[in-house]
Amino acid sequence: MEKTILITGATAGFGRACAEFFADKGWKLVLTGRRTERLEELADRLGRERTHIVCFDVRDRRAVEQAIDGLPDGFARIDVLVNNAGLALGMSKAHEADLDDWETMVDTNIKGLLYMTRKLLPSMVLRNAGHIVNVGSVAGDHAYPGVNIYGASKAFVSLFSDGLKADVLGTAVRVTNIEPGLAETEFSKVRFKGDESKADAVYQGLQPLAARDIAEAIYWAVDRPAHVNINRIELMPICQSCGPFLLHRD
Ligand code: NDP
Ligand code: 8X3
Repeated sequence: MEKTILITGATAGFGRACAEFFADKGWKLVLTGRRTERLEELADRLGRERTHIVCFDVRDRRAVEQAIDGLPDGFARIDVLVNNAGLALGMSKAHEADLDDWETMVDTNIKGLLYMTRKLLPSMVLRNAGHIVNVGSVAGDHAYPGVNIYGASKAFVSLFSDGLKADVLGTAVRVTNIEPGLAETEFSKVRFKGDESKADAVYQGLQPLAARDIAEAIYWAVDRPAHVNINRIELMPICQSCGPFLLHRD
């Protein structure tokens, strides 16, 4: 039987690459995001018969519930949920950061992921099948200046993934946290609020991960035999490393 993957944040970056990768492997797709035109373009390109698109904001709990309740026959049984929609906003130090930015990150990276998971997990447990793939980050394990709430939101994703795994123990449901490092997508453009030159500078003079690298990691985790649960995958470009402890001297 054909399998179906639901990907949040499929309009760009990792989510879009994941949609393309799984489509190539013959999967059916439920693709979500806020930008309708991009979802329409993807559905045209990947094949309308295999793709269902739903436009909603993951921060809107009601919209999440309606979107899942409204999945048409043929797309309603979700085998894999990729909780990918997310963002960083700014790199200001905690004492200078914009509280609205913090709320947006919490609402998207944490609450949006919770709404999606809580809506889809019960049917997976009932069917004794399914896979939740969360997109965390190296920033959830390794702090750097200005990462504050973004890193904390991804630390939440990491521990929540472990907690989910513990809760579904005894069922065939699998849980994976993918923790990428620096990857070139629209991430920095969003982080720097549309400032293209700041965003481009992040990737200058080095080779970051590509969105496809993350899609491949996700596919690998999903494609393991049913008895194998990949708990986490942390991947970085070769040019990145965890920094030393910071020291301040007078
Ligand atoms: P992009 O900005 O390229 O893509 C982000 C996606 O998330 C878009 O499709 C966007 O769709 C969607 N999204 C954002 N906010 C919402 C929302 N409120 N409701 C619905 N969809 C939303 O970034 P990436 O592909 O890089 O990021 C994907 C995930 O990977 C994020 O969780 C990010 O934190 C994480 N990550 C990124 C890394 C990187 O270096 N790029 C490294 C580690 C983790 P739309 O705007 O159409 O709604
Ligand atoms: C973002 C990864 O390395 O840019 O999630 O902080 S990094």
